Amino acid sequence: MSPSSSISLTRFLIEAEREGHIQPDLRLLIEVVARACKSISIAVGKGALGGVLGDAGGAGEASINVQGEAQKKLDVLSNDILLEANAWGGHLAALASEEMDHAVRIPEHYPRGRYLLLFDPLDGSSNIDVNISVGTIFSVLRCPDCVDGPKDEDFLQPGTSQVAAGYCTYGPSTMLVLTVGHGTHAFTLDREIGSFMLTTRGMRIPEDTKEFAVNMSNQRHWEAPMQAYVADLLAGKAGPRGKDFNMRWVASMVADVHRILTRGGIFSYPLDAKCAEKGGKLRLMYEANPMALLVEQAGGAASTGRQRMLEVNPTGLHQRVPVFLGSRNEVETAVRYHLERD
Ligand code: AHM
Ligand code: MG
Repeated sequence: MSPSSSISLTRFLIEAEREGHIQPDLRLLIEVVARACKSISIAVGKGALGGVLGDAGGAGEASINVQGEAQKKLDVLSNDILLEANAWGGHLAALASEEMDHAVRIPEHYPRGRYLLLFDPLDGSSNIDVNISVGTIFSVLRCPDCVDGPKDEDFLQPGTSQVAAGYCTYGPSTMLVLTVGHGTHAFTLDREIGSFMLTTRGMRIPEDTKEFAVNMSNQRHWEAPMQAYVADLLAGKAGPRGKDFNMRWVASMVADVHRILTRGGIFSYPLDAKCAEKGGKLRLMYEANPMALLVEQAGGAASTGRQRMLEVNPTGLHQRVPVFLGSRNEVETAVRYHLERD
């Protein structure tokens, strides 16, 4: 065990508060989110025994979310767990989820706090039924004007405004990876005592890498700069990059990003002809921004291919963007391919 393994998430957050890195209500909000993630971890862990696999909706009638995607039972359950856990805590003004059309205000009969919470309740849910890692991604913003009750527009703040971001990965072990703007830290769920314990303080992404993550089946649909970038990766030692690259693709963003935070690499979901109309595949507010903050706080970089991710000015709650993130030098190389060919 690492020397830091006796530090629980609770202790870590209290110490962060004493050091002036977070306010008490943000600390309590993160504790609530972590508690909800523990419940989701239990539901995911039951698998077929819990009767939670498969599609949501009745027989022959798949339930479709605002993204136009078929929902899994666990997508709906995870969304409900996060909503229920956060509604009454008193730290939030409103919540928004990848699975819901609009932001949800905290009900009148509960005290209203000053933060906005965004989440993708179960990312990578196409992997649930085959027992591959999935995860929850979350982002916290301040509510700019809580007098009239928050609206969708109040969430449209650039990623630089996030006061906290994190994900929980439900894999061989359940891990919470968190930033409150002072480094990126990993906690592992000790299932016997039911607490997240600090297992890596200050994750660091190596600046260089020989590993990339992309859905290669979309290759023919990519833009020219992406075609050129990946062709040079595949050319290996004999090509312009002068080294052999390995490829990994879980198709759960949480798992792919977790690998990159642990040992480096570049993750990309570029623009392609199939998703060009929507602006990309992954969602800015629920996926790209929280991951970008975690990656930058670990010394990596995150971009749309043409702009720093955290500086994108959002225009819609469910806006999609192209994503490149991970080892700093590799992300900068991918961005160069785009800028030089525009
Ligand atoms: P989801 O939030 O509906 O699960 O979709 C996002 C997921 C990411 O986790 C992953 O990177 C990507 O979609 C996988 O897409 P593909 O089906 O192209 O492999
Ligand atoms: Mg997702």
